[in-house]
Amino acid sequence: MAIDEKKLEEIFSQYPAKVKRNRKKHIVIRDPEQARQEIEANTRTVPGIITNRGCAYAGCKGVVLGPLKDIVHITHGPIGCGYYSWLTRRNKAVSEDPKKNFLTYCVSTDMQESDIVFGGEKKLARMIDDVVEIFKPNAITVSATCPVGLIGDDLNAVAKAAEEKHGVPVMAFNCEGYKGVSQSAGHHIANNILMDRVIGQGDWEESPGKYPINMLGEYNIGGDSWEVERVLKEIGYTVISVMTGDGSYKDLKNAHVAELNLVQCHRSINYIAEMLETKYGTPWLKVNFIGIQSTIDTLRNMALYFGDPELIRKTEEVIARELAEIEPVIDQYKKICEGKTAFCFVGGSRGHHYQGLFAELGIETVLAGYEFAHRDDYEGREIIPEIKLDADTKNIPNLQVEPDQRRFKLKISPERMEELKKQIPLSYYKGMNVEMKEGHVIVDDLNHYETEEFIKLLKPDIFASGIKDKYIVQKMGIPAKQLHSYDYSGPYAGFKGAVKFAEDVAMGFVSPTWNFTTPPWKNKPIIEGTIEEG
Ligand code: CFM
Ligand code: HCA
Repeated sequence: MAIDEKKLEEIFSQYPAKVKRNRKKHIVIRDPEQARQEIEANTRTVPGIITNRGCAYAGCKGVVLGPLKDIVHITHGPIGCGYYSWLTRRNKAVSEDPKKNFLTYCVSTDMQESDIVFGGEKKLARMIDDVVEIFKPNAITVSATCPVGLIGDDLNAVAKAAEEKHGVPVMAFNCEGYKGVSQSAGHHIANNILMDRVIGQGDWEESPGKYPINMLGEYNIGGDSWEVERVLKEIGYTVISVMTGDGSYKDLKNAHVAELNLVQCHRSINYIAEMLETKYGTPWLKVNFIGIQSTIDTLRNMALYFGDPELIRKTEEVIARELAEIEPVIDQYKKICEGKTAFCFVGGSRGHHYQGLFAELGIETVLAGYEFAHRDDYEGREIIPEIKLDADTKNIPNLQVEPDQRRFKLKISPERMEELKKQIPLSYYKGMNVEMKEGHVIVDDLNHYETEEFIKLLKPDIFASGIKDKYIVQKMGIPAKQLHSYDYSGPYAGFKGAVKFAEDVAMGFVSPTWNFTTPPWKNKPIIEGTIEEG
């Protein structure tokens, strides 16, 4: 069944008038005739609604900083925040030096009532002393949780004093959970400080190898970045740093020598991408390593940017070889998946990235959305300049970067760059909306009530989302696929990742489990009414 305005009205009719007015602006039925379909995003969730969103601390410490392996990440606050962000995000890492991988530790000041009353600064300072003594990390981050901001502990002062005392970089992040409206504000806070304190601090004047790139917004969930790096290295690229999956303070310091910044997750890291362009002149390329065709397009765009005929030849050689390996395997899964439909609702970029991969398996995404993306993630960049002025950007100004301080000069001339920008989408992102087909639904900050209602209406064959709604959906008799943690599978990126994804999705469809549950539309009468006697 297709969705129309009347059906949407039925869903909205359960809401109080004010909530209805609010939610209406967050839901769009795709109409390709309209050049621009506005959607409200990055605004406060209505209190009382069960959202899938997280907080600024989750976005800062959990998402952007968390994967940096040679840094000890301290959570300043009561133990809950540290505990619930302890290895729940599935970013994998290995370290050449096993003594410099601290990801498995949960380090928190474990604030108690007395710390809330009398202040927690001294406790934090003592904790930093202990961390330096025990772990000797390359750097330390301190992330604030809600109560810290409320009682006014001065994180920056404690961090500065500790840095002077120990000679180890100690970075303070005022990412109290309540800042902003979701994880998104936390991404921005983390981006600014990484740019200010880490990126460009290294002493490299140039790249140690050919075609140097940074991979931004790739967090190595289920080993994704390893699979992508395997292919990139084979083609001949030098991966200077990954931000931040399997990343490190050590690598990020020299990220300025890359000549192209790939942006996988635009939402969480567009700020660093822009600041790198301002400060070093390095453009960013929106890439997508999820899906076979997207991976091919990405590799071709990259080769075109560097323009070396040998690189272009090698790119085609690797693509052909990888395709020959995966095509026969993926075809058997396609047969199982063909003709099915999906919902695809994830945080800030996967809701979009997985649609192409689903389509390659013959699965159509009939509803998609983001938990916390901004309007540019839906509507595209550069189309609407004013959308940059969203809630986060207004409150957390981008760091002032001075282009004239450039130590590093790009090998590509400004004239050539202008020419390249006409050929490949450099420093540009087209957004989710353009990829959705007519009549399909785009929902921002989908909540649990709407999840159930849309499922009843559209009866998708698979529901791709996260842990918070997975079990409700499965109890409705529909296979659910977590696109945050991959249900502890993966990698799903690149060529081989696409096969793994196809295998897992096909397995979901053929599982006999679904015979033991009854979807709500099967045990409810289709026509309701009373039969009059006589
Ligand atoms: Fe970017 Fe991410 Fe995502 Fe994100 Fe996240 Fe994540 Fe996600 Mo979970 S950085 S926006 S804040 S792609 S943790 S690796 S899966 S919600 S869609
Ligand atoms: C976060 C992390 C999360 C949560 C996943 C989920 C992740 O937002 O704090 O809700 O299933 O990917 O681990 O997005």
